[in-house]
Amino acid sequence: MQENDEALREINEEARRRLLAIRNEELWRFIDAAVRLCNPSNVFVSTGDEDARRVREDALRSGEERRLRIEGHTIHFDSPLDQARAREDTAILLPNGEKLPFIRTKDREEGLKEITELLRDSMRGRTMYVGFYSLGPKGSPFSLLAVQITDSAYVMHSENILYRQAYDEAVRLGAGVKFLKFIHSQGELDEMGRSRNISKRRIYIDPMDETVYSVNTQYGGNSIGLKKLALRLTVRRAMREGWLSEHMFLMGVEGPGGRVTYLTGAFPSMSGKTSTAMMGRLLGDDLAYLRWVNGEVRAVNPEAGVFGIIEGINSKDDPVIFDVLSRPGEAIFSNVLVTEDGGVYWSGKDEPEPERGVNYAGEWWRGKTDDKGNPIPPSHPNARFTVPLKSFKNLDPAYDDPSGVKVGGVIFGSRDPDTFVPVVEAFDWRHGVVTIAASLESERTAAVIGRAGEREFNPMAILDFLSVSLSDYVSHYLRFGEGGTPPKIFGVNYFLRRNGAFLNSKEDKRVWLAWMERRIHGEAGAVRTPIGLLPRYGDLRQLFKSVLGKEYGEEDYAAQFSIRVKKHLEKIERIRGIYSSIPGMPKAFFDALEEQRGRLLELGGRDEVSPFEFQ
Ligand code: SPV
Ligand code: MN
Repeated sequence: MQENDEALREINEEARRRLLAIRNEELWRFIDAAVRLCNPSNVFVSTGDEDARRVREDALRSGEERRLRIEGHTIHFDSPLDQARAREDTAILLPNGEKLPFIRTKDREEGLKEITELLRDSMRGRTMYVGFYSLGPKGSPFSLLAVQITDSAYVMHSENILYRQAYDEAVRLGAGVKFLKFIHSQGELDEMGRSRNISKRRIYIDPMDETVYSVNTQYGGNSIGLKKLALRLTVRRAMREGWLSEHMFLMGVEGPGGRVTYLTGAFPSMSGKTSTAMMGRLLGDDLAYLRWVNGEVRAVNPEAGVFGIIEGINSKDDPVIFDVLSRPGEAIFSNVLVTEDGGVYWSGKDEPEPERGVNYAGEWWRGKTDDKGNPIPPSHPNARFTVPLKSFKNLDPAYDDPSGVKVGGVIFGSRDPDTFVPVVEAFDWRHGVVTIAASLESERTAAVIGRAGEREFNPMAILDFLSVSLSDYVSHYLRFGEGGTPPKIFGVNYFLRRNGAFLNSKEDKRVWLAWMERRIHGEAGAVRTPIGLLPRYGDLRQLFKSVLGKEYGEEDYAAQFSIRVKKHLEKIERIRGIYSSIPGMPKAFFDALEEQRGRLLELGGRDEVSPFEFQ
């Protein structure tokens, strides 16, 4: 663009200068169009840390955040109707009304028209913030650059905590960059500063133009473009380029002799993902990019912070997070209770429940009930904290390594009351992808709007964030495993119950992690069963002793690791039914399901078989 071009003409001089330093015309056009459409009174282009401080100040001044007692802590409230991801209001825009099975889509032209009208003049009287970020370590072959436009200082403040600011990278790489693009507006606000037109909340993902639009919402999962909105775009890039963009944590597990083994883990929201990542060396708790590099699979975390669920966090079960949330340092709390002394309280915090306070719904007091007489909890079950990775004592120094870390294993976790064993290793990549990852079912939680507890199909724990046909995605996964010797695949389930009671304690995950770590190095045996390789009782007894100092009885093992044959056969039927309705599924997929069914049938029609029968 020439300096005398029409584009960017309405932008103040300083913002204009900063944008012109990035020699990328597509970017200029995008920002120019956004300015004309949203009509802000001012444009602020953030170039780094100094500007990040101003954004935080703006969030406090505008009332989007308020200071709390502890230095660096702030509180943000979302509307009571805007407390979680809004599936119903989110869609992938596809041309000619194209549809994708199990994914909300919308005709692209129609969607763009609708969202354009919703964004028109939406920033009148407000500042438009423009931020540049690197998804992944700066200067890494894994990383992607993104630009976020928003009229919410809270959203930009969150992104400044959660992602690596990369204005400098954008300037350096200039014309060669294909930015992922995000526009967000809170829309009209009510007297408490919350998005008012929730019925007009829309989150539209346009893969063709790699742009995401979000309006009339503030909840981070709907508004923070670089998190789950970007995931819809990066899943597609990854498929085009032969890598994996996943809804996974990335952690290091310490093994014998000071060895560190890296694992990724895909879990549906609120199913133990963050708490697992905290049990070892932390690199990331939510997203991971995986690539083949010189014959091995390596991974990075595109994020630099944690947007985590706060409910239930206490000093005993989650000492690392609790420590971060109790110390001075940058932290945004959302939708928790603010106490009279400027502290915060959430359900499950190990402190006496306060008498009163203020939460997202206004004044709260102990015993407050809704119009049906049900008690209102002090904090929302999906209340969150936003903190930088750097605050965590267990952060692995490799988290910012541009070459990533070698992945030894990939875990898929489900919230399953009655079928899946606590931990299992797949026979091989294909078996794991088909019978564990693509077959994942889980109980719905408060992370999405809707009724919790129902069993939901959630392949790779990514269904909510998928923007391609499941048949293409699963085929891509199967092919990815052919790039060399792939990582081992494991399945875990922390939620197995009998007569309503959980069969495992929260800390048992430490033992499963230790077992997986040993398996990756060929140092633990396994029992071959129809559903995969189970731990041997003797190995678990030893690990329970050494890791947790606990006795692990044969009855525990028998109850937890029995093969629920009938339940597994029912599950295979459900999964086969689902995938049979999806065009283009590879034959290898159905073969692997059929083989598993055959192995289960060989057990002679029994409902359940003790793991000891296979030893
Ligand atoms: C999840 O729900 O999986 C999250 C938070 O990690 S959100 O950003 O809402 O998706
Ligand atoms: Mn998540």
